[in-house]
Amino acid sequence: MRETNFDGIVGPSHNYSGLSYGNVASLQFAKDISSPKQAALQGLKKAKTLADMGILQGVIPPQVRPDLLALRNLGFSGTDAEVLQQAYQEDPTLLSICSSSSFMWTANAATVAPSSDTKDGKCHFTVANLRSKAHRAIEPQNTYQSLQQIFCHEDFFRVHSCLELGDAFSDEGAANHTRFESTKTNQALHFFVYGREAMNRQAIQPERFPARQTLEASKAVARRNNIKEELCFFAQQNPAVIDAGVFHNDVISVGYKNVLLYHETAFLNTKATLDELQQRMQGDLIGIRVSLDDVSVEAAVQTYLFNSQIVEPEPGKMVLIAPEHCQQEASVKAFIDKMIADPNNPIEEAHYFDLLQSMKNGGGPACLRLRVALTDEEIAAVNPKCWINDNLYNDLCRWVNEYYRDELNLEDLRDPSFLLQAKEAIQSLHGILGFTRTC
Ligand code: SUG
Repeated sequence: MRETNFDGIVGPSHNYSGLSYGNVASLQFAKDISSPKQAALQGLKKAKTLADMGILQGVIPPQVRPDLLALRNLGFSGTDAEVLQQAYQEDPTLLSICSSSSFMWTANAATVAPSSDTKDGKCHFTVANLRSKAHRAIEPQNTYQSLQQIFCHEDFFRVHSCLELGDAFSDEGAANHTRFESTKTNQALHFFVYGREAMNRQAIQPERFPARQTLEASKAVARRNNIKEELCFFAQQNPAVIDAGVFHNDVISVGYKNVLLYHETAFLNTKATLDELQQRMQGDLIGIRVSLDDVSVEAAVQTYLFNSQIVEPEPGKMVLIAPEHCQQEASVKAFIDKMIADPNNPIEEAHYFDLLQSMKNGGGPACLRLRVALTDEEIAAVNPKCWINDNLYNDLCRWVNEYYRDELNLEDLRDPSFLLQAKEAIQSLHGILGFTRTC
């Protein structure tokens, strides 16, 4: 098994619309002018740097926005130009909702179960329904199609559509799921972190901001992905940190193999959760605890320390892929330096990335990637045109420079020529990635 990353390519409509209540950055930077070109190039640079470090790195293409189907579903009619104009005039927020580039955060695209952990020995994907936010609820169908184009070999992969049945099954994908792996036995543990129990009125919930992942959804995803029951563990996120702006678990903890970097406030009962994790990992878990004295929850949310990626370019040597914001905040930088100097954990280096365009919407390095652990045979069965190498990287940068705007205002989104350009861009990218209608 080798862990690969599939990064979402930022879309031409990348903008700041303040659509994610409970996501502090999304509200803080609402209505700022965005740069789709910079955003896409920043994301690609991260992906290419990881590929150069020896990490297998794929990409998932953007979706066409504005989403005319969604606007028509909201009752706007006529030609595409008329639909855009009506939406802009009647309720510009609806145009924003249907124009978000939020599919770029592929940690929310799906939850993945590698073939070693499933009952049928196939690698399963369940697309996330993202139903707690309107602008994200329009993503699943396209995500399903993209995953089918990338993981198209039926002998190895099963892509499932998203959960239905409403709010009780609200699912945000891999952002609330971590697959640990024991270094001694190679056995996996699927750690699902949920924000609320939809069907238990007595259960504790956040009071201020919505909990976007339900226990019921996490359990359904585990079943749908056919994961062996004994490999699953469900724990509740701390409602108080959701109320402090931690809208996904990957904003307050990150795991890789037998390592978990976590804030002491991350879970409803952090000590009991860690004890059980340790026991299920047969004593092999290396927990790196960040205390409130080290880093406040506010600093964690501002810098996205826990939205770093942990990668392993050489066996046993782990590297933290962190946002530049972490370098700029003294307490966070001091903690990272202390962690790197500590020989009791395998994280030996930190690399910092400028992801400002994504960060201003509350998306850090880990939000931008979907992790897929694959065997060599499965790697060979993935659509080969999706893997980043020098050629694909150069093609993608050229493509971004050709189609993306340096600056985007919300007003630009009502321009029918913007939509035409976006459609042309995505079509051209599908050509580069070898996407076909039928796989
Ligand atoms: O769903 N932001 C995204 C950020 C997702 C981050 N993903 C992970 N933590 N894995 C969200 O809140 C903001 C869009 C706007 O306001 O225009 C947004 O959707």
